[in-house]
Order: sequence, then C-alpha cells, then structure tokens
Amino acid sequence: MITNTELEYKGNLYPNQIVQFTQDTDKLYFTTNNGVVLQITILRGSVIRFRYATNYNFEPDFSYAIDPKSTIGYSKLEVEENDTEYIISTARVSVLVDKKTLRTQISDLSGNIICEDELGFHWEENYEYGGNTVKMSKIAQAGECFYGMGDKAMHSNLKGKRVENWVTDQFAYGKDQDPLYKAIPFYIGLSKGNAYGVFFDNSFKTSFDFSHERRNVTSFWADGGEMNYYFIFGPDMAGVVSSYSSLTGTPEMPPMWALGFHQSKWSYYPENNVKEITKQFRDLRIPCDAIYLDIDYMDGFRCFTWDKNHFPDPKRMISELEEDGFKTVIMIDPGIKVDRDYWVYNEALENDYFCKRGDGPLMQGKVWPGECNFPDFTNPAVREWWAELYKEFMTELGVHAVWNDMNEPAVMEVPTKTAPLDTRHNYDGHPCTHRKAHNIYGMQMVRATFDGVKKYVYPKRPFVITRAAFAGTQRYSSTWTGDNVATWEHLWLANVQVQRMCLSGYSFVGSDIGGFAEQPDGELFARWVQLGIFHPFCRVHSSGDHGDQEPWSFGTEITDIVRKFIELRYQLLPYLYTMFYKYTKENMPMIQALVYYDQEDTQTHFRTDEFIFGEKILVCPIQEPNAQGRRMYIPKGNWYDFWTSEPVEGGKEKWVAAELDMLPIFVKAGAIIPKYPVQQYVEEKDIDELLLEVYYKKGTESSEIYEDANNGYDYKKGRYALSNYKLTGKEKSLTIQLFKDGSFETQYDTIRLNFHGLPFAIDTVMLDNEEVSLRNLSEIQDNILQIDKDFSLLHITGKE
Ligand code: NBV
Repeated sequence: MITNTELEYKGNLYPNQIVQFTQDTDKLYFTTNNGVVLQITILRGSVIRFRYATNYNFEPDFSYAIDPKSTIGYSKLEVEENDTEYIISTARVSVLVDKKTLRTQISDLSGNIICEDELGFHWEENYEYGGNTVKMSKIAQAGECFYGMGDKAMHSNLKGKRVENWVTDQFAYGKDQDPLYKAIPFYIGLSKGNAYGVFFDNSFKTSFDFSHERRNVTSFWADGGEMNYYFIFGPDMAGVVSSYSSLTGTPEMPPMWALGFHQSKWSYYPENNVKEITKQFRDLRIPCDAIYLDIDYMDGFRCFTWDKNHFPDPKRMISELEEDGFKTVIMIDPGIKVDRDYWVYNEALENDYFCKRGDGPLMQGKVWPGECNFPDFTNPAVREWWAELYKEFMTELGVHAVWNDMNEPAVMEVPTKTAPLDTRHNYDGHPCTHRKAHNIYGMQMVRATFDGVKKYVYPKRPFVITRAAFAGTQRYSSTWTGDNVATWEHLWLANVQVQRMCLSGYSFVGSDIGGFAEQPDGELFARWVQLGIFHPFCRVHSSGDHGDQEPWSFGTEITDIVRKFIELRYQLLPYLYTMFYKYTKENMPMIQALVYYDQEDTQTHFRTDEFIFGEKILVCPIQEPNAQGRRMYIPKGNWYDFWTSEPVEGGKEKWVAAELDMLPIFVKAGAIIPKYPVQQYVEEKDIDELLLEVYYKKGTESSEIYEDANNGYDYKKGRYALSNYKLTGKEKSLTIQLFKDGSFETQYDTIRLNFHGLPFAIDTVMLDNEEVSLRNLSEIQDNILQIDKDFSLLHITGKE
C-alpha cells in the first residue's frame, strides 16, 4: 500500500498534505507542503480543469487545442472544508480534494462517484530533458467502458488497451497498431449509466492505460509538460462530446461540394489522364464533385510549382474542369526541397523560417524531393508566410482546395520516421524542442494552409484536408484515416475509426475508399463505397500502383452498384448538410456510435459495426465477402427498413438481407428525411422541389433541415433557412408543424411529401386550417402530397 507520506515510491514523487488554500474567482489553488499546487478552474458546472505544478511553478498557460472562441460560464461555486477534505460544489458536480494526499473525487449531485483518483497526480523528474514525466491514475469502476481517442484502429471500447499519442506516418497500418496519424488525448468513460470525459491537454507524447496493466486502474501520463486535464461530466455522452467540442472547437460550414463524392489517386497525371477520368464520370453518369492531384503535379516535388510537361497550363485545365462541375484539389507537403534555385526555399532561408536543430544547423530530412528543410509552422510569422504562398494557386490558377500530407512530419529513411527530438520550435513564443511540438506540427501546418486558402478563395468557403492532427485540428480541416489497405479488415477499421473520430470531436473524416495500398476486388470496392457514402468525407483514393480504382474499374455490375450508392449520397445532400450544420452549431457528431445513441442500452456498449448517420438513419456495413446479408443490432425504438418501408421494432438482433447491391439501412420512426434530385455535381441543377420522406410514428418527433447558398458567407448574416418539422402521429391522424428561421429563400416553392408507414388511408388534408379538397390534390395517390413550402400546419386524417 502506498501512502503519500512516503513521498517517493518506485521513483515516483507524490504530493503530500495541503498547507494552503486560496481562491481567485473561478480558480482554486491548493498548495501542498512539498510544493505541489493544484489549480482547479471551474469552466462550467460540468467542465472542470485540473492543473498541477511542482516546485510551486506553473508553466505559461498556452494551448493549441483549446478554441479561443470557446465560451465558459457557471452559476454556482461553493467551497467548504472539513477535517479531511475540501468540498467544491458546482451546479452539476461536487469535487472532494483530500487534505493529506491532494487526491480528488468527483461525484454527481446524487452522490454517485463519477471519477476518482487512485494514486492521483504523481511525477518523475526528468534529469535528461528537465521537467517531469507527469502521471495521473484513477480508479476504473467495475464494468467501466472507454471510448474516444481519435483514430485508434481498435475495437471501439478501449477497455483493456494501452495506447500512445505520437502522430506517426504508419503506411499500411494493421488492426491494433498504435500510434497512428492523430493525437487526440480525449477519452469518454461510461459506467453505471453515467458518462464523463477527460481531455489531457498536453502535446508531448502521451499514454493512456485503460485497465490494461491493472484491472481497476485507468492512468495517463506525458513525457513532459504539465498534468493539465479537463474533466467533463455528462451524464449523457452527448453532453460530454458537446462540451469537449465546444472546448476544442468545430469547423465552419464547408462548401457543399466538399460533401459530394471525390475521386483521387496517387497520381492522376498528365493533364489528359485527369481529363479522361473526369470525362468518364460524366459519360457514365456517376456523380462526382472533385478530382485530386497528388504529388506528381509538382515540378520535382517542389511545393507551389507545376510540372509544365504534364500540366502545361494549369489555369486553363482547372477552369475547364470547373466548367464540367469538377473542383481541383492539390497536395502540399511540409518538406521544402533544399535547392538554391527554388524561390520558396530561398524565401524561407532568408527569413529564418526553417526549423533548427539543438546546436543550430537546419533540421534536414529526406522526403519526395530529396533532402528537405521544414518550415517551423509553430512560428506565427511562418504561418503567415505559408498562407501567402497559396495566393497564386487560389487566385490566379483557380485551385479550389488543398490537401496537406506527410505533416507528422514524415521523414524517410530514418527509424523514428520523423524529425529528431532536439529540433527546435517557436511554439508561438514558448520555445521548445520537437518532444513538445511534434504532435501539433501538422496541426499548425494545416492551420496556416487553412488561413491562406480561406483568405484567397474568398468570398467562397475554404476546404482543406490534413493527415496529421492533434485535438482541435477540426477547426481548420477535414481529414482522412491515412494509408489503409484494400482488405476486409480495413473496411471494418474504417468504420470504427470514423465513429471514434466523430466521438472525439472530429467529424469531417473519411477513409481512402477501396483501400490505399493493394488492390480491392469489385466486391470489396462496392462494399466500401456503400460504407463510404455515409462518411462525412467521401473520397476514393489509392496508391495507384496496383491497378485502377475508379468506380468503373471492376466491370458493369460493380459500376452500377457504385453509381446507385453515390446517387443516394447526392439525394441525401440536404440531410448531410444539415448534419454538418448541427455539428458546427450544436457540437453534435455527424456519425453516432450506437453507444452514443443509446448509452442506457448495455447492448450498445460493445457494438462496433452499426452506426447512426446524422440522427435518424441507422446503417450497418457488410464487412465480409460473399454475404447475402448479416446479423445486426437494431437499437431500441421503432424503425423502418429504408428500402421496403417495412416497420421494424428495435431492441433486438436481426438478420437483414443485403445482396451486393443492397446495404442494411433503417430510418427512425417519425423522421422527416429531405432529399434532392440526383445531380452529377452540387448545383448542377436548380432544385425545383424538395422531397421529404416522412416516416409515420405514433408520438412526436422533430426533424430539422438546414439550407443556405451552399457556399459563401451570407449565411452568417442570417441568410439561411432552418426548417423545423414537428411530426405528431396519432392512430387516425398525422400533424406536421413547421417552424422556420432565417431569411434565405430556397430555389424551390413546393415540397413533395412521401409518407411511409401511414396506418390509415388519407381522408382529409388540412393546410393551415383550410381543408384541401382531395380532388385538387392530383398527387395524393401513393401517399404523395405536393404542397407549398411555406405552410405552418399540415393535418392529415384517415378514414374512420
Ligand atoms: O503523396 C503520396 C501519398 C498519398 O497518396 C497518400 O494519400 C498519403 O497518405 N503519400 C501518403 C505519401 C506516400 C505514401 C507511401
């Protein structure tokens, strides 16, 4: 048994008794006899920050992860003390701080313990680098489950695992391989129906142990920096994810085309190859909004240059592609070729923008162009310079969007695959080595890219993609899960990784559909497209050296299936756009893991396959070859089969048929799902009518639809249309009330309602309290009703 009075145990140091307590508005300070200071900050009733200093000394308070726009505010803060502890009460939780050990225990207002220190804060001094290895251990409750943590390629419930956060270029990673491309030190604990979150805001290499080493203990530690974490109380997972998202931020609305289908390969070149591909999409009538140019468009892999042999006139090409409805997305890497005849290199050198090693030489490493130096994106002046480099690309040439790769940063031919640890960084005025800056390097690169793209595509909206990310990167960029492999296991991984990212505040994510490395067969490709069209970022990408991976590369049967599902994505664009709106506005993840959807149902705690797309559509990918269907769990509640409109009762497992051209999809009863007509690309057509698929429910259900100009910033001035449809179903009637907000005028004047599951034949229709003669309703057959979009109350009754 360890007692903190021993102060040192197995090389670890522990705080001892509290000798001083002070309060400064929302900050409470507890100082121990041996110089540990615990600073507790109340951000909200349910969000509390814990920060520990040793030797009485806090570091300057600086974080790349926390969104400067994040809002805080609490209503209650009381501190009491008794002989053994301090008791801090907020409107949502109470925190005990033990006077002898500085250990904390957090409970809800009914006295349920939510999160409790085991050894609590302890540390090891680091003689080599200075500072401490900072550690925290907490009691894991019996049956506690753990979720979140970014892109970990593991079972969604992390119980029993130990993971590490150190952003790494992990080509062709395997299941359970760790670490990968992202560092998101945020987990959600779920125990006895209560969910809480812990965000460890420390950019050094961090590790988390979820009952792996010791059954009853969850611990986390970092190679340096401070023990600095945010505790977030739910008790609903939705509340936890929302508070985490509000702390670390959400993106702005992307242009709608960014939610279309995208095609990529390493690499499409020369120009006529690009044109052949885009022409095929149009000839075969497979919708597509963007084409990607990987590194080979550059001149000798020099960023911000073009290979003029392969792309003699990029401006003309990009504008011709645009006329055909294609946006051009280009890749930019961080490594700048060492070349005194290259202007980008010279500018960086002259201005001292490259990272340097501990003793002064430039940090040098090999990437595609050969030897490279690396801009220090943690220096604000470097970010400004980098942002300006996009000016010509975006304004002169008309490039639409940018894809940042290799920004871990990835370095070739060295065992660590990245920059040496003594590499120095500015860290926005808090100079440090790569040990501290590594995990945020890619984030700061894409932040600079985002700033430049945003500035120069104005008045359009920016779209940016990154491979490396730290917590908070979602404010700047979409992302993908890196270099996966064309195997069935990777299809499974793509599904869990995307769900996990969404739980970790990072919704704008997808996988390389079909697999990056190796070649999928047609069946795997089709099944992957079926999953991929339900991911917020939807792009086929492949390494290109194993054969073609376009929708038509696997014969006509597969082409037809792939077209059918891409068309479905285009029909669902208004639904997807609304999901994005809810993500940005309400911090709601775009994809909900089943445990998020219904944490009270213990069946959901270990499920990985099924997920909720948005709030109302249940999807379950087929993840095996030769399947005619699969068993899946339908969450509690009432659902409809998307294809047949058959009602299905949830709360049980079910075998669902799904031949190769089908996928198990269910819609929540009461949902109103908006659809656009199929388009070959966003804004190909004027939308002259909005289709609403209305799924009857006995009871009430609300559905929202968000629309705006699909691009630009007018929506920020109120020019959006937010329609809230409240459906109330009774035995012999159905009512829909419509509440509207915003001043955007949609192109269409009418909506077409398509009713599913009505338990009665329509007898009368009242629109805003006036009876509509059924004879005037030419469309009433087949339960379809066409009405003016601006109604307030629709009341339908059935025949008695
Ligand atoms: O730029 C080439 C590739 C790119 O296609 C891929 O998407 C990235 O993840 N890139 C990695 C570098 C080479 C990987 C072997």
